[in-house]
Amino acid sequence: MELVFASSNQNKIKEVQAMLPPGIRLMGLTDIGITQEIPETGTTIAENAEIKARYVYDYLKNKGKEMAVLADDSGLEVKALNGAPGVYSARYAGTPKNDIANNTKLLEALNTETKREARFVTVLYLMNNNSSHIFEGEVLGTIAYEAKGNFGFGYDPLFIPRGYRSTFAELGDSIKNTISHRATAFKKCLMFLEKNTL
Ligand code: ITT
Repeated sequence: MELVFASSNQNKIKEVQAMLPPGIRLMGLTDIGITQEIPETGTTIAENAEIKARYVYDYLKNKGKEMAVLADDSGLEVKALNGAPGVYSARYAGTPKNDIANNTKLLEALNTETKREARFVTVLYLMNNNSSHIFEGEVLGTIAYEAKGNFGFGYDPLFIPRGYRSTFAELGDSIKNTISHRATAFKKCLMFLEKNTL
């Protein structure tokens, strides 16, 4: 089946492609002619996942194409910061979004903090012409005292998943894609797609 993935984040797309079985062909936003940023105006991660999926679904529908669309909205919630950056993870240090600036700001915000528990969350919103479905995943961990590692993207150099001593950016794709927030959400989504035709 063909699935449109409503993301312009190339790293995210790469991660998702690595998790999909061969029977699913993922089309990115550029494949369907969307080059503009989709406004993420929701106040929760779940709302933003739905906004992105609907935007792309309506765009295709206006062009006379009815296709299944999947959107992924993710965020990092830090306990000592009352859940920040959360829904504002992408633009935590301002616009345009910048991973290094976000990581620097997070380290500064936790400068004197020893309680560094955090969680990554992914909400997937899958929709077609007659139904929509939500799949969620999370991974618990802590925020490192300095950025480490070169794999992954975003906050990966700062996030140490529970049970490990290294950041996602040090652990690499094979471990991240087994235990991450996105991996858990995708396992649920793929189980659904195996049992249901869209
Ligand atoms: P799209 O909306 O186009 O998919 P985005 O990068 O804006 O791309 P999100 O809104 O889901 O995606 O991401 C919010 C922020 O969280 C952003 O700064 C990402 O870099 C970061 N992020 C998302 N998933 C991540 C992951 O698996 N590891 C590290 N950081 C991640």
